[in-house]
Amino acid sequence: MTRLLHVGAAQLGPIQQSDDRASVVIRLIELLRQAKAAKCELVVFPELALTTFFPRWFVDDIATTDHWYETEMPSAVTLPLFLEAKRLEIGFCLGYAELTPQGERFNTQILVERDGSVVAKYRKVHIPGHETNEPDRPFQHAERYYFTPSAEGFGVWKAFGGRMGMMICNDRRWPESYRVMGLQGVEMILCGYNTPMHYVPDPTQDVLQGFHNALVMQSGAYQNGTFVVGVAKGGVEEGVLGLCDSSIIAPSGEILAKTVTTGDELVSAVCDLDWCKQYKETLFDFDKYRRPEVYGRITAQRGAVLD
Ligand code: CDV
Repeated sequence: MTRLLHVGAAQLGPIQQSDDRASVVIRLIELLRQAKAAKCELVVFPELALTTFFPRWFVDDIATTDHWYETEMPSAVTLPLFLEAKRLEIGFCLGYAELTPQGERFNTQILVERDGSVVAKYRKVHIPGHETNEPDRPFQHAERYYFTPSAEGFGVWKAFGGRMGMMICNDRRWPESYRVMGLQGVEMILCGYNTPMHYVPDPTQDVLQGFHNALVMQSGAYQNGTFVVGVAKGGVEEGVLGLCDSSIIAPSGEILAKTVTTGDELVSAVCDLDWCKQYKETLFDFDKYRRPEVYGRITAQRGAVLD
């Protein structure tokens, strides 16, 4: 049996502070059209795909940064993306900064079905960086100032003929992110990221950025018998070089497709979701081989997907 899902990783090159959302939406629509031409059914865009990575700047009054956040989705400016996706009958996954009516700020990603409906929303759990201004840095990574960590955890949703999960950037470095979704039977994890090549707290890691990116996503895929689609916003954004290397990874841990540029680029792969079973029902048969009574339990908090 085969359950084929043709997925696209739609990498974005840099978005500068001067680039308005409308111009970014035009780029997203162009990638959507390329994906349709390649016969993709689902396209994955990066983390914070509508704006520059604004946590690189610190401001004293966070209210002055409200313009970086979305208060509704779709909004007037993002509606053309939703309409074009619906017209083309192609789904997408989009990361953006969310400001709720209650004034909470989240780093958010949504999954949109081929009919334009939002089927899932995920808010970033692992928020990296720092809370206060660190003026000695060449650039800030003040995500902990700009975003509240989600208390909702990792969900898995039945969509696109399979069990879809989401995580955002730093989440991909933590084995728990994959395992909590693995315990819910995830078959494809969608992950957008913005990763500066220069890691200020420990620059010895700079040359390892590409290696660590591949290491965590390939091992997370293999150890949980799932596809992983990791998609970058990279290139030189406001003087900061960001990692690219967007990739589509199989449950075997092998890379099926990978970008080669530092700009807007689409790569795609036909993913047989039944491939996951080969790992979930053999080496990584969790029910048979895991020993939570020995090393503790990880619970699937949301329990969104159950037979
Ligand atoms: N956007 C991110 O979450 N970036 C982090 C950096 C700060 C380490 C990452 O894990 O790639």
